[in-house]
Amino acid sequence: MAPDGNDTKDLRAMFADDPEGADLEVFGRKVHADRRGFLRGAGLAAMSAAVGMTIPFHRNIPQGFIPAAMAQDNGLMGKDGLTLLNDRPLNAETPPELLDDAITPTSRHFIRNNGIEPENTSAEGWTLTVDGFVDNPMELSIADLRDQFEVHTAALTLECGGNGRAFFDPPASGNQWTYGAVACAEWTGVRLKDVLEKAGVQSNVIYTAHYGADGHLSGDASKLPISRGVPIEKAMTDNILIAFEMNGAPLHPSNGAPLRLVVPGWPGSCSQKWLKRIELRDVVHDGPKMTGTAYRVPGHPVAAGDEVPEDDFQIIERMPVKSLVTFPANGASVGMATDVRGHAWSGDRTIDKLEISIDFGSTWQSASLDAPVNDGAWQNWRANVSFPQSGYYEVWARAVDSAGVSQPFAIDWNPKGYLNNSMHRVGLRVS
Ligand SMILES: Nc1nc2c(c(=O)[nH]1)N[C@H]1C(S)=C(S)[C@@H](COP(=O)(O)O)O[C@H]1N2
Ligand SMILES: [Mo]
Repeated sequence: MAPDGNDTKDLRAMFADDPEGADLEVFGRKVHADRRGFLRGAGLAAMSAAVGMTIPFHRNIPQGFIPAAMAQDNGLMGKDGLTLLNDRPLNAETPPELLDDAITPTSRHFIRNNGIEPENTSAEGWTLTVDGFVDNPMELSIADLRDQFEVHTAALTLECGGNGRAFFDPPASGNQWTYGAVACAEWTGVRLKDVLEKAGVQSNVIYTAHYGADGHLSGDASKLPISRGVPIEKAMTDNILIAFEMNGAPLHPSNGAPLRLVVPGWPGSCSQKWLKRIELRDVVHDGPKMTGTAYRVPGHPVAAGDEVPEDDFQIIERMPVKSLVTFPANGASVGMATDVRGHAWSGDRTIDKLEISIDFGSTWQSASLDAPVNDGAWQNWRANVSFPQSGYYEVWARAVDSAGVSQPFAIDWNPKGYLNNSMHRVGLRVS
C-alpha cells in the first residue's frame, strides 16, 4: 500500500493496530526498535529534532508513524552520512568532509553512547537535581532553568577522548574512531557555573559528579553506564553549558535530549547526556569510567606497546591541539589549484596558526585563520593551494596553539588509544 493521501485513514489505523507491521508495509523494512522507543516516549519534539526542522503538517501524522527520512538511515534517525561503528551501544562518527560547516548541523553530530539511551527523552516533567555539598539542594525543571538563570547560546567543540583511536599500532581496544568523533554545534542553555553558584558551593568541594538517565548495557537497573565529573575550578568556568537546545531546536535524542552538559575542550565524556543530577563532592569522583584506565593516559611518555602500571595513569583533562581538513575530501580529484579548508581547536586554548603542506611536510604555508566565534568554539581556516604539476599530492594540516604547542606527525602512543592529535592528511588527485 502506498502512503498517499487517499489512504490516510487506513494508514492511521495500521499504525494504531500494529506499528511494526505497518513499518514493513510502508517502508518495506522494520524500523530500528530503539528508534521506535524514542518516538513513543518523546513525540513531536523529538521527531522535529531528529529530522532537523519543524514538521508543518505534523497534525496529519498517524500515531506511531516514523517519517521516511528517519526510517531510511540505518537506524540513525535524523543523522546524515554518519558511519556506524557499533550499534550496541550506538556509536557513529562523521566523515571529515561532512564536517565542513562552521557550525555542525545536528544531523552530522557524532554519537557516542556507553549504554542504552533512555526511552523517555521528553522535556515534559524532566528534572535536574543539584545536591551533595551545597547550601541549597535544588530540583529544577527545564522551565526553571530558563526562568531562573540567564540563557546563553554558544558554539562549543565536543571531541571524544578516543577520537583517532583507529590509528594506534599496536591497536587499542574500544570504538575504532578515525577522525569524526568531533563536532561544534551551537548549544543553548544556562551556565553550569550560575546553577552551582545558586546552589551554594561549600568550601570542601573539589569535584563534580554527573548522572544521566541512560541504562547499563547489562540491563541491570542498579548500574550506570558512565558517570564522570570535573574539578570544581573547571566547573566554575564560563563556557560550560547545561544545554536544552542544539542548533536552535530540542536536542537530538541520541545527543542527550532533553538536557545535557557541554564541557567544551575536555573529553566528550565530561559532557553528560540525558542529565538528571549533578552532585558536588569532597573527593575526586569515582563513578563508572572515572577510575582504572578509563579516560586516563600515562603521566609520562611510553613506548608503543609498553605495559603501564595502573597507578601511572592520570585523568585526561583538556584535549590537545588538533585540526581537520574538511575540504576537499580524502581521495578527491581536483584541478591545478584548489581551496582547502577545515577547523582547528585546542582544549581551553586558542589556535594561533594553521599551516598546510603539499609536499609531505618539507615546506609549509600559512592558512588564513578565523578567531573563534566564542570561547569554546573551534576555529575555521582556509587556503588556496596551487600544484606545480599533475599527480598525487597530500595536504597535511598542522595547528599551533596559544601555548606554542603543535600537532605531531606520528601518534603519541598510549595503551587505551586516547588523544590522537596527529596531523590530518588528505590525498588528492591533481590534474
Ligand atoms: N549519559 C551519558 N552521557 C554521555 C555518554 C554516555 O554514554 N552517557 N557518552 C559520553 C561520551 S564518551 C562522549 S564523547 C559524549 C558524546 O556526545 P554525543 O553523543 O552527543 O556526540 O557524550 C558523553 N556523555
Ligand atoms: Mo567519549
